[in-house]
Amino acid sequence: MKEKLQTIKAAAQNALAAADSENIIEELRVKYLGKKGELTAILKQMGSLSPEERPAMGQLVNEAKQELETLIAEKKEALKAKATELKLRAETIDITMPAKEINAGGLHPLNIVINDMIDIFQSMGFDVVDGPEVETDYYNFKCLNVPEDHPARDMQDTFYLAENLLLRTQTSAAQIRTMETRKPPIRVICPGRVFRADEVDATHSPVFHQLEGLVVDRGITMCDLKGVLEQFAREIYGSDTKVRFRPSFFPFTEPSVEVDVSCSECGGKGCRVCKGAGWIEILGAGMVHPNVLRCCGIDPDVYSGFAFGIGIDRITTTRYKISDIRLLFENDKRFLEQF
Ligand code: 2U9
Repeated sequence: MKEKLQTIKAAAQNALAAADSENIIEELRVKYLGKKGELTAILKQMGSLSPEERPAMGQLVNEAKQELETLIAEKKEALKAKATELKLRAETIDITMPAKEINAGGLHPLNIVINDMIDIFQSMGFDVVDGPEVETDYYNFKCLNVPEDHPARDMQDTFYLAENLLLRTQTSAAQIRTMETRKPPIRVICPGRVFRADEVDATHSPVFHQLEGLVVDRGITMCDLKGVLEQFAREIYGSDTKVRFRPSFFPFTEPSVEVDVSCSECGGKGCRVCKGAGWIEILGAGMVHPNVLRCCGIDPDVYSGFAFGIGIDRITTTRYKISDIRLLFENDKRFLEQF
């Protein structure tokens, strides 16, 4: 029995020395120390020994049992420590590795220009208003005094969604709504996206951007219009910019003007940018037509106003020397990263 005990102990010690996982150690514990284990079996055989032999043998078995228990506990600890060490080594950060690239976004060039324009007009006391891009025929044309047979109303020029529903061709409708809800004095600008059924080329796009403005109060005259627009032109193009007003026609304003600024590229001498003219047209404007005021419930005998419309895409392409308007809408990162 003594030899048998020695053999079992040696086998268990060898097996434990070779064990490399907690599962194997647990299997070994059950195999030797479990209820049906080999060492337990020896203990059960103690009954067959003489009373004299029993205490010495009992002590030997108990010692063997304790030794194996200690060995198992140590082995488990060692495996745990090894696993922790491997984990720590795998999680080591190599600070000499290149860092992950952080891609910070930036403002689209159109938004840079829109924000600059908003700043200029806000400093002159204008509020920013917004309106829907899908409009009714009433707000987009009728209330703006655009006659039934005007070419702008044609399907060739405007995107219709239904008979009386269309994609707005100018942001004026938002200002009509402002006049319906606010009482004069009114000083608002409305920057936004507008749509016209244009063929796409380097200078035309069916989607483009406008900033329109409207001032309505008692005693507003063409002088107010000129002062505000000259100030705007100087702030956006530089203080030595010259401004020229030419007579024009729009159904919603009377009288109407088109406004040119001296070419910032050649200072007015004439160059490729201004096509030799020395001037660049930047906006249209005029005194709000009495029919438009009347349509919004404002008495044209008491109040007068001026309005203007500025093409944002054109200002953006000339400021950043962008040769093709399509670049503004393609969202090519290589283009956008330049601003
Ligand atoms: C109301 C009344 C009148 C807005 C105006 C223009 C003249 C104009 C063009 C500029 C370049 C359109 O994008 S563009 O092609 N706009 O010339 N816009 S007056 O007149 C209004 C607006 C609102 C209630």
